[in-house]
Amino acid sequence: MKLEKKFGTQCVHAGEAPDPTYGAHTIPIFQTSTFVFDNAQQGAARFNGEEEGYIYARVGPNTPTHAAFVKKIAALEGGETGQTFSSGMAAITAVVLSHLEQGDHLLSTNVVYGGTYGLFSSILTKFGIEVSFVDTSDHENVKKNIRNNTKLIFLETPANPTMIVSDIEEICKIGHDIGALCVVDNTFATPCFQRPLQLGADVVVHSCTKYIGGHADLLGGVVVGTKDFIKSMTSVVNSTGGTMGPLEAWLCIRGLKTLHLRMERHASNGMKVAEFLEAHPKIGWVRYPGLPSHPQYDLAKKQMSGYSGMISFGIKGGIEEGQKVMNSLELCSLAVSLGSVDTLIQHPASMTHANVPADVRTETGITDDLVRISVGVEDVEDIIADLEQALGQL
Ligand code: LCS
Repeated sequence: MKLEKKFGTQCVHAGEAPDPTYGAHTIPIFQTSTFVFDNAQQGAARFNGEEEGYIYARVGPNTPTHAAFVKKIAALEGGETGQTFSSGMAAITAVVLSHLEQGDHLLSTNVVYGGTYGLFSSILTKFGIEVSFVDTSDHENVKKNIRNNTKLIFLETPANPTMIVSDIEEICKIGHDIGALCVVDNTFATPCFQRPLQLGADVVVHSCTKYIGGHADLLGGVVVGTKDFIKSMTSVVNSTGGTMGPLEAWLCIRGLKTLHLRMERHASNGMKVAEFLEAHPKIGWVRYPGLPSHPQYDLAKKQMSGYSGMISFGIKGGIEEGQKVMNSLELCSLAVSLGSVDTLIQHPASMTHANVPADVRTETGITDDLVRISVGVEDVEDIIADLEQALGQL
């Protein structure tokens, strides 16, 4: 009898098997660009899809290292298979280019990572794809903004950087009623705390650069979905070449082995830092899905089983006060990116979301006073002490 394994066990074991050549316990890094065929007929059969196997590292399934990573992340997300990429942006680009064509409409959460905003607003629109950014935190808004050519709904939840949450289950029902593909960027929650495919989504995307890698030492992206969807991406994957490197695939496997442990600590530290900030007299507001003050606290509780280490907050006064605090930190690093073992802090309006027009930022809550912290797995007392001393300089 095959036992159903729990999440942490899957983090450690899914996709793992001793290497068949020498019995290596961990998967080797297949640092090769190409694979030798037994004969010309086999090469032809691999190219025309009659035989499964490796061809060239740019084309799926890339290398055995990539294949092992895909098996692990697909198991954790509860999807059939996946495709790796050189970055989260390459993954999102491949999904939208595979599914959309001129004249189609993409409906996206109005608060998304700045790179995603730029891709949707400035690049896709150049090729005749209609894009609208909608406040998906109210799913009735999604209904109102559906068009008869809506082919793809893209949700980022919790959203970077406002932490606004969208109802994956309700929105996927709306999307499926009109035959749209429902894609969720699960970078902030990870499959440890949110499983979009179980809630009805068709496709999950990740920036592996964040919690999946977990140590701020790689760039990567991954898409998880059905075998049919991943197959439908083949020509874009093969012809655009946003390929993950073998070392990065291996680092992602290693990162995932401790995902459950890291996320538990990110979440407990996140909660304590959020509570500390909320009680601090120099802090105007805090957004953390685990706090009852979050506008979608009940929804977050319904669709997430934890809240990771991402918090946004406003320092009383505004940007100057925020910059003073960020410049005074000693333990926390002033850096973009997120999901690393160490605590990172940044100012979205002037950094990760500087490419979003100022009026759009104001309208969507990416205000100038917003500071975003990615709480790491250090001892939380030290993180709080650092924030306390920096806020004390005001
Ligand atoms: N999706 C989300 C939710 C992200 O936060 C990011 C990057 C991406 C996709 C793109 O992934 P990448 O290509 O960088 O692997 N977010 C970043 C951030 O907030 N700071 O620096 C990058």
